[in-house]
Amino acid sequence: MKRIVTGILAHVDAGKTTCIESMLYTSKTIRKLGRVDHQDAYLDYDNQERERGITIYSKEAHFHWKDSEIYLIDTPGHVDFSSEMERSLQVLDLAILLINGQDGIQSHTSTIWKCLKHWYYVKKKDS
Ligand SMILES: Nc1nc2c(ncn2[C@@H]2O[C@H](COP(=O)(O)OP(=O)(O)O)[C@@H](O)[C@H]2O)c(=O)[nH]1
Ligand SMILES: [Mg+2]
Repeated sequence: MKRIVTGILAHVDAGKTTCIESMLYTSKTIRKLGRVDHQDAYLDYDNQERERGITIYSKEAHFHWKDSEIYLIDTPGHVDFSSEMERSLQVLDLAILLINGQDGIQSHTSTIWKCLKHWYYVKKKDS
């Protein structure tokens, strides 16, 4: 079985936590489809996160899909918690840079893209 560690990155409120909630629900890992704005999203379980409606800490969930075991890392999109997002890049096999169709590419999207390029070259050099 393949194991893939996947990070989801984007600016704040792009829909990362919601997207992961859908993946967990679709893969039957969770029975109820929670919502960030209803304060019952699976990964935004911290009290501060539920109060503020944003992800503060990177968190991991995993599910099986076909012949793969997918480890998903949800990351904070708020610039104040960028260090938490950058820390998670070290362990990724794959990154999804989510772009919200309504907001388009934001300056933080470009910052994340630069961080991803940096980690790609670091990993390539080390392997
Ligand atoms: N209308 C609409 N709202 C969404 C969608 N995805 C997320 N939201 C809402 O946008 C807000 C931010 O979503 P969230 O998943 O917390 O974004 P994150 O900061 O990238 O994790 C929440 O109130 C969600 O309910 C979507 O596809 N459509
Ligand atoms: Mg979030």
